[in-house]
Amino acid sequence: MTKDASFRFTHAITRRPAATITQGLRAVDTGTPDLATMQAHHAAYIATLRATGATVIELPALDAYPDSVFVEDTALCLPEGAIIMRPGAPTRLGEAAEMEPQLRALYTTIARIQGPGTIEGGDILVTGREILVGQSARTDAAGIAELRAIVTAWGHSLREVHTPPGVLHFKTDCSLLDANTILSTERLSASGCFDGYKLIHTAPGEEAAANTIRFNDVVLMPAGFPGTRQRIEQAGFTVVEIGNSECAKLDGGMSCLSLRFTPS
Ligand code: CIR
Repeated sequence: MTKDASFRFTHAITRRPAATITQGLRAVDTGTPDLATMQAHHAAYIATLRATGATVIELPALDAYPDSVFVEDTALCLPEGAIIMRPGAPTRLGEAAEMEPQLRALYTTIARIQGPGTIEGGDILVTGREILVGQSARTDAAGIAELRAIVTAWGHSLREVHTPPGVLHFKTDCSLLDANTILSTERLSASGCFDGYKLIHTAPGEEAAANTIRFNDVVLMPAGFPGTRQRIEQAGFTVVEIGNSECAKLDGGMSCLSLRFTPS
């Protein structure tokens, strides 16, 4: 995989928020998400992806799956092929099957995590040199072992790391800014999992800013974290802020809202 393939993409897949988003999973109840506000944020997110020149597919809402706007958890898209995940949240298991035909239409090679292990895309960070996967309440050792067998055959190296206790996904606390630069909370990087990478920490009290995405020439980050924004910009990146108040109520952020890839 070329280094740029970790952040340059021709395509993204998104799914419109469902009216049932009010029943989405959350670790702590901080209020019910407002559908209209979420739709407005989602539209801004898609417009920003499109402005980079990419083709952005908008799938229709799936009311049967309250968390289905968070498409990232359903698949891992690599240059060699796409791998359908097996979400660890029982209410989300069916979302992966809904995504499979969409990816089959674009990719020649599709693999699938068969189970019984579970793994969600939010626990997987693809960098310019390796694939990092965090065990979490959603991603277990068996799911990681299945993924390892597939990606190793495709020439990738996979390293298992740990998601901090009480954090939903590994990528809730980190994101890739370029092939070799990672934005992370201090609580996550303290484990040493990013040793050897260039590291930018979220500003004090702004841990919720860690989940961003680098998509072509921009970094999309949740609005309202000026200290972290300044650190990212000082490192030379172009930042676009997207409202995330409603997704944040459901422990969701920038990465969760899309699958980003270049079909092969
Ligand atoms: C969930 O608990 O599954 C959703 N409410 C949030 C999923 C966020 N996805 C992600 O970080 N990749």
